[in-house]
Amino acid sequence: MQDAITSVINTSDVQGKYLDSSALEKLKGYFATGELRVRAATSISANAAAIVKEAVAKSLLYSDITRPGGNMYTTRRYAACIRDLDYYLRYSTYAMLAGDPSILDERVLNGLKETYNSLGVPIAATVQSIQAMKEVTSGLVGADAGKEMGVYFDYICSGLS
Ligand SMILES: CCC1=C(C)/C(=C/C2=NC(=C\c3[nH]c(/C=C4\NC(=O)[C@H](C)[C@H]4CC)c(C)c3CCC(=O)O)/C(CCC(=O)O)=C2C)NC1=O
Repeated sequence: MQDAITSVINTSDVQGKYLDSSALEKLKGYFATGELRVRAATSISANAAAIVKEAVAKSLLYSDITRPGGNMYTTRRYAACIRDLDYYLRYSTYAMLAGDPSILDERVLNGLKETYNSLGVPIAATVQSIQAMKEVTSGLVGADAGKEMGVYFDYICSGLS
């Protein structure tokens, strides 16, 4: 896993140079938003279950997906879906804190699309529910932190598509 700091330092190290002005600007931006990131992570973790629940209500409940024959039908599959959404929320929060998406590649997206396809988990509906989670999260943490979280929710969606 990388974060905004190691990513900038690694790039400079490969070139055998001190940080140039664009690298320093990146770091400044990251440090300037540090408190925003920590505050957002605190409020997301205190409200994680409610965020997932509201996102499900907005995007999946009472659709064909929760009826007999749908992929969320039966409590076992319903619970697996809720659990997956909680993974996406938690790992997006880690990535937002780190200011870097690499943890999503390593721990979440690796093999996920293949797993979903082999189990018949619908990807379009999953993407919709992640987008709903993005809206709900933004409503909770505010536009600036919401935009930052949105980067990582979108990253998961493109990794699945
Ligand atoms: C931390 C990284 C990580 C991820 C991301 C992860 C995902 C993941 N989701 C799975 C299943 C599943 N995922 C879903 C999800 C859904 N079905 C829908 O219709 C909805 C659209 C959607 C929820 C948004 C469902 C229903 C299953 C169970 C499918 C089945 O067994 O038939 C499985 C198969 C094994 C299992 O059932 O536990 C994995 C590996 N596991 C991990 O360790």
